[in-house]
Amino acid sequence: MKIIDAAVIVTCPDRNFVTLKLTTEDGLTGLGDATLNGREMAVVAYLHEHVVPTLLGRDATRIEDTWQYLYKGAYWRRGPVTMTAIAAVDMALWDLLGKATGLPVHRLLGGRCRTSARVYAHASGRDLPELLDAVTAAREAGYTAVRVQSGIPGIPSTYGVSKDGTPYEPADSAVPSESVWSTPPYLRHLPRMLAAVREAHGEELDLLHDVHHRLTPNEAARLGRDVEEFRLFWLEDPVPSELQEGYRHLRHHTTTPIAVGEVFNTIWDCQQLIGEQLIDFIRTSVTHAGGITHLRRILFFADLYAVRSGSHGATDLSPVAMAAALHVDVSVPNFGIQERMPHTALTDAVFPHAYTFADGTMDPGEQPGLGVELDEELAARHPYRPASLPVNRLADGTVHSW
Ligand code: KDG
Ligand code: MG
Repeated sequence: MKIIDAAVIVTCPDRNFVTLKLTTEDGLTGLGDATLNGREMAVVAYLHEHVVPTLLGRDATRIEDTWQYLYKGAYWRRGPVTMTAIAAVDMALWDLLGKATGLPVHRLLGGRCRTSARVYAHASGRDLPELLDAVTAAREAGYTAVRVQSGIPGIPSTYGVSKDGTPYEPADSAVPSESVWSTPPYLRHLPRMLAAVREAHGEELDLLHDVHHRLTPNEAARLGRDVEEFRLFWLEDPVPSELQEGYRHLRHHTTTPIAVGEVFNTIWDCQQLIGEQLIDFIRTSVTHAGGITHLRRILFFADLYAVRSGSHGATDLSPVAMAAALHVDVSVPNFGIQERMPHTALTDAVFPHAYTFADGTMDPGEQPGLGVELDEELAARHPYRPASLPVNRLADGTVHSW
């Protein structure tokens, strides 16, 4: 099953996506997501210049060898651009193998360990009443787990809060926009916010919250303690992920469960956090951590340490990634939960897919391969538009983690 063509398709059906499409000599096609939010064209260049020429003529069934070739063979290892490019190839190869064998990818991965994958919704509001309404809407839509984010009194704009009722999309301008951050009002606000959600929605709903890398280890330790009574499902990215030792301090001071990993690209980035049991959930995504092959390696390692999965599933991962994540979710032993931010109707039209949502869970379906197609004609009508993630500053101008 030789690869005879590798096309990189960039489209913007409401937001940018990069897709790798591999074609074999038998006319089969496989898709992989290569979207790196705000850095799309860097991955396109890496694929065009350094990956595509090595794929032509290669046996598409040699998935592990291709992964090793692109990773170890490259000398310059790791990093989001490289690992996203490798991920796209890997996803496309699994898709091809599924189509060639007539099997959905989850069956190639050992088959289902569960009937479907539980997902969590995003609920946000500029203030508490708006947030409480958003949580109600999520529950009415069937979700049993909700990520809650709200505006913070005293801070003009807050991460994770949509501006005008439209779905939240942080990549909002070609040159990065700037937002202002202040930690003390946030630390005062968060326990009040969670108290209000518990008061309105009771004890059973699973609540998650994303700190988005903004605290020092000691601030995070205090916050973890302050919110223990609200029994979070997880507190996400409390500390910048480079500072892995910081998580040891946090761990010693709170039993609030911790989720980390959406910015990690390899197993080596999370080896210490998992091996020392400093986190409860690993959030590496199929697109930014080297594809299905490498995500599974991370999750099997995590299983040894009772760390469960919580795959990143923001809208900047394409439907191809969502499908790939779901095939992994239903087939690994240590699945925790899957993030779901629904794509727009236009994105779904460009990427018709077999996966479905019902009763707070998603299912990858039983179509051969990943179960996602790409409508190239429609994609071509929505060309790339540069869009960057914001940059954060403190009130005095100091740059702060966004
Ligand atoms: O591109 C950045 C987004 O994917 C990120 O801000 C979303 O933190 C995020 C999440 O938890 O979905
Ligand atoms: Mg996050």
